Amino acid sequence: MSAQQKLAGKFIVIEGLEGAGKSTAIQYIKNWLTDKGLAEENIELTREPGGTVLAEKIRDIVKMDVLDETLDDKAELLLMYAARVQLVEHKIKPALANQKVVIGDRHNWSSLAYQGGGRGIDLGLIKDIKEVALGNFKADFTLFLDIDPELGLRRARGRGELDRIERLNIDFFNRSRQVFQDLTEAETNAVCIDASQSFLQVEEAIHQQLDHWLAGL
Ligand code: Z5A
Repeated sequence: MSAQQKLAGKFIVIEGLEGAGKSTAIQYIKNWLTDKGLAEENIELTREPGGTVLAEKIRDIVKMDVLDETLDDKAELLLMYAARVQLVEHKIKPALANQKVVIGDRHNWSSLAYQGGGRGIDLGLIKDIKEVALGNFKADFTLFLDIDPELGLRRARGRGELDRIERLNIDFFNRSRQVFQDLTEAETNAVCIDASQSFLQVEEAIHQQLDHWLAGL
């Protein structure tokens, strides 16, 4: 079977804290896919929260600062899943059914890490909500870009103002990071990449891991 045939209909997800280099890594994955012979039109990029008209509106709410009302943690969690259902049902599943490869900038693990680890919502409850919202839908391969939150936030800060979530204290991000690490360890189709390395080293590590995954398909 050719690489293109093996990759058709696969959902690859990149996860990690802010400033880990997810947007940068998406380009490395895209380049790897085109090197394997995939045409541009057969590669779909998504981001979470967001990626459809309605999900982008939810993203605006989630990122918004409101002076006289705080967004309840559980409301935040449910908004993440509302956006995710819109994206999965209206964009990701149709693309996969059309044999495209979808690269996701964040997916379900971000809710476990941020709303679970960070906010302290019970992970079992989040897994139940995921089950109701998405059933057994999941990524075929997850690349977790691991970075010390201090370094990630320094990089993110270099790009400009921090948003509502980015301004939370460092303990929040350390707890989120721990959940990402635990999830990666427990999942067969997931790898951890040291995102504190240089651009070139991260790119090489991603290509190596993708080659390894492809060889096993
Ligand atoms: N969130 C949630 O709470 N629950 C959920 O379920 C979901 C999300 C899905 C989305 O924000 C927010 O929603 C996020 C989690 C929450 N909140 N926070 N905080 P977003 O999409 O706007 O932000 P992000 O996903 O964290 O992306 P980001 O900040 O843009 O980070 P990134 O994409 O990982 O990084 P980057 O843009 O590729 O790189 C950042 C900078 O570092 C940039 O200047 C790069 O040139 C530089 N960089 C990248 N790699 C390197 C290396 N290797 N060396 C040096 N510099 C580098």
